[in-house]
Amino acid sequence: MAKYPFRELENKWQAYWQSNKTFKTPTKVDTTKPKYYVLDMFPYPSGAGLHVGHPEGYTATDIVARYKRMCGYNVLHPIGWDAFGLPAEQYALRTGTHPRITTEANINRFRKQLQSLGLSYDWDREIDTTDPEYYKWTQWIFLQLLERGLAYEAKVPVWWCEALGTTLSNEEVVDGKSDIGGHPCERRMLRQWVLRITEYAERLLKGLEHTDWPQSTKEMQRNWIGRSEGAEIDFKVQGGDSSVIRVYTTRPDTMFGATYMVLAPEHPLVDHISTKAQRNEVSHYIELASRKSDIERTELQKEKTGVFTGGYALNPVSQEAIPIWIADYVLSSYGTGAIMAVPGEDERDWAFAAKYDLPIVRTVQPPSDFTGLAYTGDGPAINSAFLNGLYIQEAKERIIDYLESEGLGTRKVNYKLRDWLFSRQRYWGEPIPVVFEGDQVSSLPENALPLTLPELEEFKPSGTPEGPLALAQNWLQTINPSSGNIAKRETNTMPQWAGSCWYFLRYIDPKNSMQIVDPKLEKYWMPVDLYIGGAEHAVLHLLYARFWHMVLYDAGVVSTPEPFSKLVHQGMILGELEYTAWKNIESGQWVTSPQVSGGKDVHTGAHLEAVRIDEERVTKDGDKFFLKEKPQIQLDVRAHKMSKSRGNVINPDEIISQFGADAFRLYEMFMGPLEQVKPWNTRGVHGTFRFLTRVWRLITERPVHDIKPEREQLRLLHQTIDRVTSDIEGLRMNTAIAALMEFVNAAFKWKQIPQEIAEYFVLLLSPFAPHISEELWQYLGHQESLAYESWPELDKQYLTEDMIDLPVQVNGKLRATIRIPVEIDKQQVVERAMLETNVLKFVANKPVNKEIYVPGRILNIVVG
Ligand code: ANZ
Repeated sequence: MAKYPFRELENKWQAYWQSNKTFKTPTKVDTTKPKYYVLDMFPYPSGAGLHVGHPEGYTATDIVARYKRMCGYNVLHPIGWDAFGLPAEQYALRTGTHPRITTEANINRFRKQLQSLGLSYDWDREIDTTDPEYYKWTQWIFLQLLERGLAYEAKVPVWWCEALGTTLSNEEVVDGKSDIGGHPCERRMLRQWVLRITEYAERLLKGLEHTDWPQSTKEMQRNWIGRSEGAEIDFKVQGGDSSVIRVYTTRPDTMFGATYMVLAPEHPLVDHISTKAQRNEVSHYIELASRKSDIERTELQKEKTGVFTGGYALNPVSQEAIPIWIADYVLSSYGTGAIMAVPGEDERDWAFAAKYDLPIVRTVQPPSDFTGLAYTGDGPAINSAFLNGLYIQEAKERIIDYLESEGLGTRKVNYKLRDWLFSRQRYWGEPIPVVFEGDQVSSLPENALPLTLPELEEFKPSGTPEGPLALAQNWLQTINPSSGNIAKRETNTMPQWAGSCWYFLRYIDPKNSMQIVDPKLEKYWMPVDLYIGGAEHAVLHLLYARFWHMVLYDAGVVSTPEPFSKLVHQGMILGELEYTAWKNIESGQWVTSPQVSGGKDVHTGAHLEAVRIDEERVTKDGDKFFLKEKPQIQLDVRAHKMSKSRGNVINPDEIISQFGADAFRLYEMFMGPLEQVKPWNTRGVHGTFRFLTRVWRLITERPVHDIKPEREQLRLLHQTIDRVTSDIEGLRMNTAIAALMEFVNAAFKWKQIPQEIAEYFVLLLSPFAPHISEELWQYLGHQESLAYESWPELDKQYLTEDMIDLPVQVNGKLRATIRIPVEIDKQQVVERAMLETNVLKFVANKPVNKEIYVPGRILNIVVG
């Protein structure tokens, strides 16, 4: 039995789990038992199949799921497919294959791959966001949003590409040209659906306080929501009429230094304010600005541009007439779309003022050693009348009180968060369940759901901004079920985010055709106890899902305002380390750690060539790497993201077929802390494979007897139980595996293994390497799967060390007996003995000549 037959046993146990539905969580669970809902971010079933990043998070959650089952919890551990999205549609465009067919094939492949990892999902709860029985409820949620006034129509600029005949997303447009083909694009105003997420801004911010999430993710959400406190202030436009420009500022304390104003080019007053002389220049500038994205416009480093409108406004506190400009660094979508510019304290305003020769007045005194331009720090106010001498916070309070009492402005909280643009001009998405009679929109009644996608023969763009659904004439023309009149369907579909906003609810009750989820089951299972997935979703998915969940909470559909109690991001797995040495091209000599620029040594000017070095030729010293054959040559070491073009992509299927799923799982967990970014190293898989082979031999090659374990054996076992248990609880899978390895190393020295110890060890190993563990469990005489065996219980008495009573003599006479642990050194024994009153009494203050310690037997202190 020496060889570890991973292939046979992994196939055997995967088939066993599947046919016995070992991991099925019954719909009717015993709700008196505690529950644990452990969730993975479900994958987008791409054509490329699983990559090594997926199993990282999936193995971690699987370990937790298996562990919690053994601890007596009802565990919900489901998986599904986030399957709407652009790639399937683009593939359809190229090949004519219907997205449904592509998606189905990809799902089948992903399912097989996940099953080959031995993940303990309840496959009876699998969901697919493109299944009409699923998206019926996505559409139902849209109706709830509509009913609550949280979905509305608005004209929104989108990128339109005439040559491609389609709208494009921001990511698909680079410098005003389509990413594919480089055709010119323009912004067009299009009627679209928008979700009023801004109404939840404050609650989305507050709710973060009650979640156990990574600090960095909370911070990113906070920044995205971008709450700021300030004031709105009205500036009168000079001239005949009474128009005012309202600005939003976070620094009303600086307003004595507002020497000019800037409107966003799209601001409604621009036309009105611009003088005849400036009009041409202004409209030209507006045209230019319309081709840039907001991100381009607000980049801090970008050179500021703008145009004078010819108009002036009155600074309400300094009473100066100040010029009104337009500039694209002011966005129409933020605040009021207009600012008072304060170059003394704002860097962008300073750059702009310097460029266009506008006056700069400091209103905060910078420290004497300040050498910069705009001063954004704190200090006493200057040039600011009644504010002079006040520091920022106080000055702000004072000026806002003043503005409010004079009717010039009001306190105001603003959010960066924008309402969520919810329309896409695509085919492969959820149809939006509304119909139009002319401009009049009505929602479909619940019993008309799901509104399914029409079958399209062709996936060509429609050539109009309405999207491909405009081509499905039979589908498009319909009857409004509420009025019986002829109506038209919506041609926009929902964005890819929609299906993933609520999927965790459907897993709870996936076959319910009457309700989105049974409230009793929802109340039992929610919130999700542990959610693991990539940090790339730190903002959008996790914010949108929280938003929908809060809406459903307000609608009484769910029982908790927050969906995910604890969130963890697995770190990215990079490609293998790449080692590079540098060679002088002319001399052929190695050059050690040169500074290279443009293929040349910066210091000597010599032409250098980078040489990739195989791992076999590398030696390590501390944290530095050297060429084995020439150890004075230090190597550059770097790990890169896995990518096809770099050719460093590791295929999980190949690793599994060579080493087995258990070795692969163990390796992914042993690489390092779950949340850390780490390079792949196939040699590491050899290591975990060797470990499993040793486990196999430990139990199958030596006699396992039903004998009473020795105390030392029990101590090792319980130390291991202690470490593995607390490590799983803390998601420190790597150190848990280290503890299991240490156990095996120690146990290898035993001549025989007590049955009890072998069994406990196999149970401890099972969440990590479930296949081999099941096989060994059977080998140890059990008939059933170990999946629901009780997790080994820690007996603390074995952790405490053995104590003995030690006689202590002074000059050969017994003076005390002390209780000490066996494994204590001489120094500690003496210190301990010297605490005894009776010992001290006889030592008195005499010098100690000698301490004679016979370990475990006696201590004799000789004094002179
Ligand atoms: C005067 C001022 C003086 C400002 C100063 C800042 C510093 P946050 O914190 O991001 O909310 N602002 C307001 N609306 C804008 C818009 N539509 N486009 C571009 N910039 C806009 O930033 C608010 C600050 O950003 C506002 O406060 C305003 O400049 C600018 F020493 O007003 B401030």
